[in-house]
Amino acid sequence: MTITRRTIMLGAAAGALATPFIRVRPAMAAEFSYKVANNQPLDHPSNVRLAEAQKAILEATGGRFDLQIFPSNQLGADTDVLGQLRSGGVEFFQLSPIILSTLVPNASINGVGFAFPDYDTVWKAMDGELGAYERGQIEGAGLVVMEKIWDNGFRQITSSTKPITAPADLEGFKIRVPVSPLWTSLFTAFGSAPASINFAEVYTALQTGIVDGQENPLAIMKVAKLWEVQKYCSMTNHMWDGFWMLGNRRAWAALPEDIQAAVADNFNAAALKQREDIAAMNATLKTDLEAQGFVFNDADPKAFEDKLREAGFYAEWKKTYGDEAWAILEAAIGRQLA
Ligand code: X2X
Repeated sequence: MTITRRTIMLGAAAGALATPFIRVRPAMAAEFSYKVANNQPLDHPSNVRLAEAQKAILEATGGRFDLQIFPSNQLGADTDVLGQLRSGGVEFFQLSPIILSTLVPNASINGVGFAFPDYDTVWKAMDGELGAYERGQIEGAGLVVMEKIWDNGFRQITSSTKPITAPADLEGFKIRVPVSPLWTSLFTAFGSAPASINFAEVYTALQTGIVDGQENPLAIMKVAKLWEVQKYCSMTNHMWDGFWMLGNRRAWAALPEDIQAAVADNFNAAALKQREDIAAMNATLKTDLEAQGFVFNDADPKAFEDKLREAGFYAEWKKTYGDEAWAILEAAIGRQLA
């Protein structure tokens, strides 16, 4: 091949694209250089804490393990990166258990509508039996998963057209949902028209009017600047979701035990700090987003839950997950859903 000025420039451009946002180069090339991907913007607490973990792991391993962080779907949309994780193209991936259910069906059980009343119940469940159950399912599917789940948050519904105050407002509503049968089922039960769209395309889908609404925790709406393309925000708290830190099994097995321990300890510690960051943000997010133009309204969760029950949502998902998994969920929340 003849090296021309153009091929050099192309090479340089490709190199620039592939450069992760943070890279502390050890003095010598690291023995292990692993990628971690996620869908969250750079200033989301997940990426702030991952950047700290990267430095801490580099230090703890004496420069042997270098983590490269790829935020904002730089390596592809979530469902594509899940494929890369399985093949080993990406070594670590932070993913919603509900989206992960496209590969591990029962991993989505924490997302059952209106199951969790508050964060205390969430962390007891996810650091307890429900989380252990999900991790068992994930490991059974051939992936590695770290012990502590990261917070995404309680999900709220936004719209460009009208406030969603009662279940009837969701009838015929064109809403983006992440790619997962549970999400599609939940909004179908409300009579909405859900469209499965990866997070990488959400802003554009809202901007171009492919959908009128979406649902996400307030922290995501803030860092992804969704107020620019949405007006009303209804505080439905209709599900809680998090991010499991997943790993490729072969890449994990290739690490010596002391490096595995440094990586796991720092990922788990980062998850706990990230939960605190989101809790702190939650105290002011509503005011912040109001200042950006969002119009908030409250919603009576019981009316929405009743509507789901009437539509057969809970009975259907109890059957899908099976009695064992369902009993773990109901024990975690201390009440019967179906
Ligand atoms: O895709 C979404 O909406 C997000 C960012 O909340 C998840 O990862 C599930």
